[in-house]
Amino acid sequence: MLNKILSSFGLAAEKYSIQKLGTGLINHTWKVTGESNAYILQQINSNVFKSPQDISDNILKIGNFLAEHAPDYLFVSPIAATTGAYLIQDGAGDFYRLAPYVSGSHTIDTVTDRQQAFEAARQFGKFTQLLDGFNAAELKYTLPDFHNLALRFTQFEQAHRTATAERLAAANQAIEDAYAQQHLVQTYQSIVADDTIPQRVIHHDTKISNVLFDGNDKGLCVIDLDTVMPGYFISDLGDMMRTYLSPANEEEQDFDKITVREDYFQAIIQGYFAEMAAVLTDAEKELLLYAGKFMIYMQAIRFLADFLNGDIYYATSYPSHNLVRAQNQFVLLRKYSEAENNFIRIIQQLRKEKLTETNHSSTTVFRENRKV
Ligand code: GN1
Ligand code: MG
Repeated sequence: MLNKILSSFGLAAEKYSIQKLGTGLINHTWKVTGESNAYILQQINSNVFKSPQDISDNILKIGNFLAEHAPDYLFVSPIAATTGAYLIQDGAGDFYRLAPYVSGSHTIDTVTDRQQAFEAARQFGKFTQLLDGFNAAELKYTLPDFHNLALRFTQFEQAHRTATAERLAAANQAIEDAYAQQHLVQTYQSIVADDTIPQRVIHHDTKISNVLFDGNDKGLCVIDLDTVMPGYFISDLGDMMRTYLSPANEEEQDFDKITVREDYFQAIIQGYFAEMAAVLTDAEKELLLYAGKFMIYMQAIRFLADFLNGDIYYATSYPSHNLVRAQNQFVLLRKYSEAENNFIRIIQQLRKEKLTETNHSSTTVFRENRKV
């Protein structure tokens, strides 16, 4: 099956070995290794991405901009098939694309020290910073309303209305938790209404495995650009908090293992601000604390809605999987909130050191904030 796809890209399948990579819930990824070179092959879930062509268009536009304005940036461009297209469809209608494997790079699956958190945050910050002069409105919404918290809440309410009695009973406490934190949706709506908070080029999937590291564990670049589209910076900053702060991830069933590492919070902000300090508006800088709550809460209600809907979106491997993920995220949200006063102290300290104001290292000259 994959052999046919490889040959569409001009690769003789018998000369390569194919190894499945990663743990993504939506797309599938393989490393394709040959004698002298290697590739990353990805299958795009077309149930989720209704218009995969938009992904290619976005990546090409961004690649062109970076080639012109930040030629030293390691941008992993997709490889064209023999037809010239960047996406190949198989008989089942799924789409595939190929990219070079960056030799000497590696990815990690879990954040085990604060330096990794710093490096990753810096790379996601750098990506948005380098694209600050690119008009985000030129990008397609590859997943419309992906991080629209108001809509996610409406979808949760809808799922709540239509769930089976059995699922409602099982999810009783989680449903209560979701309503108890509804104020986070109102904050989101006030952000949307505030025109000092711009839409930028945002990655929207900042898990650590989407960062390439070099042999010295320095960040090289970000990968997996399917969800790059206009958005708010709280999506990226918040998702890093969601996925880097706790040593146990959303799959953890023993909730005692979920903890919030406050020094990692500091590392994420330092890394992100090393690139974004001069770009973010004052209004955006007021949202650092909210960012984490926004993303943790959104993920909690997305998992919960999927459980109530009968597990139609996220891949699951046991019956209450999505419910456990939702409960896990509500525990993380509670622990994040409990750490809030310490987070505020960390932010104040960074402000004192002027770390949130000056831009130490960025090379870009594009500082303009564009609205879309
Ligand atoms: C999905 O498939 P993966 O792991 O890259 C989801 C993200 C969630 C994540 C939770 C397109 O990402 O939004 O944060 O699961 N992506 C999509 O694990 O829905
Ligand atoms: Mg992804």
